[in-house]
Amino acid sequence: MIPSTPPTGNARAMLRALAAIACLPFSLGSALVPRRVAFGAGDWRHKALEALWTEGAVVVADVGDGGEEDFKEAALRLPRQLFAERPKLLSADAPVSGVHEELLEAKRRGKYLPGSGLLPHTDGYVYGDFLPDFVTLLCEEPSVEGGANTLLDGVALARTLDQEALHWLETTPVDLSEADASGIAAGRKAEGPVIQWPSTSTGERRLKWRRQINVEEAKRTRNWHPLDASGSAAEGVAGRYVSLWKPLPNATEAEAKEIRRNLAELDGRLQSAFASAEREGTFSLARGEALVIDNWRVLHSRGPYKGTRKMWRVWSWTSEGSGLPPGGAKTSQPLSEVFDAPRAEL
Ligand SMILES: O=C(O)CCC(=O)C(=O)O
Repeated sequence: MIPSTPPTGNARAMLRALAAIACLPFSLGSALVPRRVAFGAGDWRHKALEALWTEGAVVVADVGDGGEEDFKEAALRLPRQLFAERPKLLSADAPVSGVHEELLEAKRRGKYLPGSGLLPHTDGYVYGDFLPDFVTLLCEEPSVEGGANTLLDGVALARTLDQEALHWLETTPVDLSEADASGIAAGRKAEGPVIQWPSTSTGERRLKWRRQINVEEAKRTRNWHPLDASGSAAEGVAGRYVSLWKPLPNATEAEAKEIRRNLAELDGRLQSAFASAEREGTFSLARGEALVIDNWRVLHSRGPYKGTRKMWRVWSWTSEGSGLPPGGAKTSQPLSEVFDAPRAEL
């Protein structure tokens, strides 16, 4: 699905227009605009899973069309309906979380301003190595302006790396925990290479990587500023290190220096991929549309927005991941009190 030679100019516009008409995924470089599948129509589940597995994300349309409670329930039901066989849902009791509700608590903690955007990230790093392998985000109310999503495909991004860089990222263990005040919450410890390829239940290799955001740095971007906020333009993050990957404490000074340099280079690549994707590969969810993402493979982001925006989130752990986290799937949001303590207990 990823064009081997990135098209340019008019060809890009034409490709995007054709993709929209045919409801096909659209990808340029590592940016991915997922295909849409109508909930309940024909073999919708098969089509949605195929898209999810081969492309890394899918939008399921026509999910839930009632009052507030119906959307919350519909979000909870969707992973159960989608992951019925393979992948098989392991976390049927994972709760649903209102993204719009969490923002108030995040604001109170100085970690977020409702209406601001989010840089590309994976979800669930509070679980350490047991981050959920899929994320569902159901839109109940889109914002009047802004709030578009952008997806960056890790597989496509890995293909753009030279062999040496890829090998380094696949073999050098680093600290992957979100354990300090610069993240959104304190999570469980995790370490290993940034790019991993664990086996699924049938022995296929599947990309597993994660990107947590340094919130203090993210606040510098225009993303932090809601569209209706007055005030000066925000300082950009370009060239600054925004991820939370870091050297392990036992690295020598020389090793730590090399690790920081290589991680900064990857972070820079992500920033440029995101900048191109924001120009050419964003999409917006309508009421009743659910974005389902392979959270091991694809980073997701959201542009700043104006007014009310209601989204429901469910994290899912499936038979094709690393099993349920120790203690179970207790939360589908990063700010849960479950993870409030530094290096949260299991
Ligand atoms: O609001 C959105 O569209 C995305 C939210 C998000 O990125 C998240 O909850 O992790």
